[in-house]
Amino acid sequence: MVSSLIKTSKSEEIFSAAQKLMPGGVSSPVRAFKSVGGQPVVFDRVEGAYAYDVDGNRYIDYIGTWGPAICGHANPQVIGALRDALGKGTSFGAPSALENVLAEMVIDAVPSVEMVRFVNSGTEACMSVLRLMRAFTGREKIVKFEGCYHGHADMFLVKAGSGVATLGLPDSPGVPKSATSSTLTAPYNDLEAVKKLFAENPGEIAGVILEPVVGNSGFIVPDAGFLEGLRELTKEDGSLLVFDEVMTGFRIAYGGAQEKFGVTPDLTTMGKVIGGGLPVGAYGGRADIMNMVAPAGPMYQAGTLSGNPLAMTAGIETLKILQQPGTYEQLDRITKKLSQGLLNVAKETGHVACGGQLSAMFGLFFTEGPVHSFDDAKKSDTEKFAKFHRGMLEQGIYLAPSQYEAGFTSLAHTDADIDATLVAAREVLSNIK
Ligand code: KE4
Repeated sequence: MVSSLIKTSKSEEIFSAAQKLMPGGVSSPVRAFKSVGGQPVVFDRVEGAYAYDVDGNRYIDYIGTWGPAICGHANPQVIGALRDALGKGTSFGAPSALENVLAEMVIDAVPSVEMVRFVNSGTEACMSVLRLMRAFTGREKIVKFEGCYHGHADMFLVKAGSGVATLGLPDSPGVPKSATSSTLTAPYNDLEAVKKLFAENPGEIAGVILEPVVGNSGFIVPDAGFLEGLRELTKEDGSLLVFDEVMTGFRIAYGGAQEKFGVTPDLTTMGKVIGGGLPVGAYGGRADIMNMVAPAGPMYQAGTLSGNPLAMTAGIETLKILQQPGTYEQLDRITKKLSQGLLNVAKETGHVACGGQLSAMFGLFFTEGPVHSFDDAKKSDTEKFAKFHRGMLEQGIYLAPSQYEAGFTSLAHTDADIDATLVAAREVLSNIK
């Protein structure tokens, strides 16, 4: 039995069949609920702030398909535009005006982006940008941060976050030493550690890549001066600064974390929101660097479905909605109410917790905190998190199934949803010792 409070027999039936067909029964590891225990519920449909499982249970959804559903699931404007686009076919494999439209919107929005290349996922964006960093500088080494996740390409699976952290796979089998020997790591928010890496590898580091606000070790914000310090360090060394904004892009602000913090990297990766729920990733930045990408330049990267007309359509409509005045004030207000409320409830029910939010992204750790790095995050009581997650699920609240993930709100979440979530949290936390 998966849970006592809600009927989940259909989910159990479908998920047990899935496990015979697909590794772990899922198309992506974190969905298997491994680190929180119990079985996942199987979705039937999503709409607005809600997800509905195959047993008819409704959940207030704080994952939002891991970020893309910032305008609410199945947004009528996005769905309507997709319906129109469908009549023109599902894929061209040729230039389309839609790519120009979304490219212009991204270039206009994101301070670092003068040119952009569309791909099909955040992983593809990050692996491509790594190749570009190396092609442009002629250097091989890169710096990433412990607990940051940049997709599952070999060279990034070194002390990565998200599902890798959740599953305790800091260095996944199958990743050859040769693929990671040039990947240097430092603790997040530790500028001295990065300075040391630069001193030990003078003129050899192609660049530094990071999540400007971390969502894959749980939610961690940059300390004051951290991003600015990395900007200075990379400039001095002639290496590149890359913000992985796959998660933060168009979520922390319309121009991403780089707009919010006023630090402009050389290159940026994007995904999730810019596809509005359809498969889109992108990398972009200074034109002099991007013009190295084939066929303009020698650095090869390609993709059958890149710039897909349906995906472009969903992305365009999503950004049109986000451009509306007051969008980010609303997202910040509703998420602040949720985050502050959760912290208050945790305190009032006798639990040690910390966390916070920035715009439509939030996190909650069951530890004293503050959490500045992945090592700090790992001090959290993951057992308690698992009980909290399961309890909230039974109360109809769908949270990320790992302490090492962030939470996401949308324009569809209402005050009533937040109030209901806080009532549920109080009920659950009152019953956890
Ligand atoms: P995708 O390949 O999953 O589209 O993007 C990889 C990626 C790159 N960079 C950042 C900062 C990311 O957060 C991600 C993917 N995020 C995870 C959630 N932590 C996706 C969920 C999953 O792996 O199923």
